[in-house]
Amino acid sequence: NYPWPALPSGADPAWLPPAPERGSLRLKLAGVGPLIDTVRAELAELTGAGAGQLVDGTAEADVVFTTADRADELASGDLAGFDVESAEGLSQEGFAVLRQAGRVAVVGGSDRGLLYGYHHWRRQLRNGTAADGPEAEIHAPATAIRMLNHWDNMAVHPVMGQVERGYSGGSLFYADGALREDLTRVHHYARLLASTGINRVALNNVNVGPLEATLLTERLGDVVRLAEIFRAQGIAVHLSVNFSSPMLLGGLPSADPADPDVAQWWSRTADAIYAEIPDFGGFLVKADSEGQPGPYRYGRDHAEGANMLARAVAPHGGLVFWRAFVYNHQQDWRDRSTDRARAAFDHFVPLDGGFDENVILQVKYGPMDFQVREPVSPVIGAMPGTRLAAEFQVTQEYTGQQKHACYLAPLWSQVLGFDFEGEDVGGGESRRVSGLVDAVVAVSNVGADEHWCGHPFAQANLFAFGRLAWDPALAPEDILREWVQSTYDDVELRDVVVELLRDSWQTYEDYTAPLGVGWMVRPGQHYGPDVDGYEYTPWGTYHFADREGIGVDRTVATGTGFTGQYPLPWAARYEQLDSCPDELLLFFHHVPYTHRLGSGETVIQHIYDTHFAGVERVEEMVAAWETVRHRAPAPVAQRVSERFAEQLRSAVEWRDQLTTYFSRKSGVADEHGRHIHP
Ligand code: GCW
Repeated sequence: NYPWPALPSGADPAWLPPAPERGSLRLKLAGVGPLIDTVRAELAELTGAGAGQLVDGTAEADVVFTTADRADELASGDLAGFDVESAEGLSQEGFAVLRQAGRVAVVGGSDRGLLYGYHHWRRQLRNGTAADGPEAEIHAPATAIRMLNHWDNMAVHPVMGQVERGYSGGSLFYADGALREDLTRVHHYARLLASTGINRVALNNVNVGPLEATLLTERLGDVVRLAEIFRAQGIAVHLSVNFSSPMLLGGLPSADPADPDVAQWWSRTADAIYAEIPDFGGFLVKADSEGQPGPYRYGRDHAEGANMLARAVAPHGGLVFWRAFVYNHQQDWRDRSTDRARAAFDHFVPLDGGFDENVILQVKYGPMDFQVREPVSPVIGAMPGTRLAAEFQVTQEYTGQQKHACYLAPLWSQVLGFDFEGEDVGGGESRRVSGLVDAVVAVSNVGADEHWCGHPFAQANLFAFGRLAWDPALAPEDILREWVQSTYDDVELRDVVVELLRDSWQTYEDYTAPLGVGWMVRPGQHYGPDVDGYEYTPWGTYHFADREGIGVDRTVATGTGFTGQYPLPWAARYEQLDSCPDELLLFFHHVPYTHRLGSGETVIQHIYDTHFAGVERVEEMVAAWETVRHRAPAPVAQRVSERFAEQLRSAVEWRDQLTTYFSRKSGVADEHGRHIHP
């Protein structure tokens, strides 16, 4: 009697296993609203699994769930004795956890806030801290829009597969060119997302093929079904749309945003969607990017393109997420003046102030493309008159493709905490990335795989993304702890998994591309090393290694001028060799191999040291895992062991290829005399 079908027994429930605790808690729910039914179903599931019983009426309860608008009414009854005043002024999505003599009250700012409060309490129940925390905890999301983008195609794309950059099997939503019949796992997925605070999802790839384009029209029924499932978890759905849809679907001769017929087609199409899905989130658009159509085709700029779509959804309260990932993907490698890193800024900053209120410009966190290390995109600090989203990749396109364990929360946390005024200058919250954006968005890593994410440990990234989007100040290690506590029962297993994953991003960086230079991956698939794979291609992703040195000169003085896109103090810090942070040195500068880093090491020795250390660290990870693998559920244990074997093989390949490449190029020997293949 839940509003969602249960997962088949034995299926991997990720971080929502059925029973957080056996016990005799008396739970009471008071409130009204569509999401209250969801909370009721959650409680029914808990009690059904033996966590206690649901009580009502005048029965005394150990835990009361309610919404702020009822607090007064309940003040002398169920909430008697609680510090109800501290729950006043909660935001809609916020909640309070109140405690009083061993009893708990979870009060939501609205039914949505209560759903988030329920999941917060459930995590505490699981780790044993529900009953004895502070008298009043108040929570509210730092960012209003917390969104996942699916790069799912309906049919299998000949090159990209079904999910572009997907490493978890086929799509959770679609199979064989149609919506799946059985959407049981989508129900559970929506619960998983809601439990971390995600409130929006885009249902199809930003590269929109002709079949997927029809989700807007002929196949809208599929979207309606998915919207219903996500709605029950407080999540609004979006569609990625093809800018040429009026031509593809509407038979118009053009998609020119200045053409009134085009604008009208979009308005009519939006009206039809909202008639079926009143809480539809809006559109997501990749335009004039990597071959996708866009306003440039008609000599219009991106504000004209975005605003035309925004006006179609505005009457319904919809949003347009417009991606800033626009660059020349057909550049000539001989041309050293074109710098892909500059592109988003050059295209979009001049348009600041020109976007409608319901347009959100979605900017990748770095100026290039989801590399293991990049500086923060300067666009985020340069568009005060535009609503912005920071875009991340939970899917591990460039970070080991879910074959490698790589916990990415430390990277995201660094980006969200980046202060455009410089920590020591003290710009404070308002100049931090998290304070400058209206939305935090990421590409999902989920698919049809029985462990959801390919690597069972990649579930930690999905969980952590939602938690950080909710509260960018959370410590990545604390989130990791929350995740293991929610996911695994065995205490020793939890400790070792935290130990393994905590610094795994650093480890991945150590054995892959050094010092912020990026890439060095196999072209196309982006997995495994190929140092020169992209060096003479049109993609604008070069390292410029020669026998003297390596790196991209992006200075104003002698390079592409990219450092000039930052405000002070960053423009000056990145510009000067001695103040440029080591980890980004080769992103900003071309230096000799013998250049000494701030760490005192030479660049070449740093490359050798980190590559040997990275592989050693993976060996330690594998050894530590072997000591606890028997404590994990058998299918998880087997999958993790397989993935670790591949991670180790691949890390060795990275180490060998990079150390050999740079020893051949530089002719400089390893100071420690370790074996490097000639
Ligand atoms: O990282 C690149 C990927 C493309 C992707 C593109 C984008 C969806 O390699 O597969 O296309 O970014 O973000 O649009």
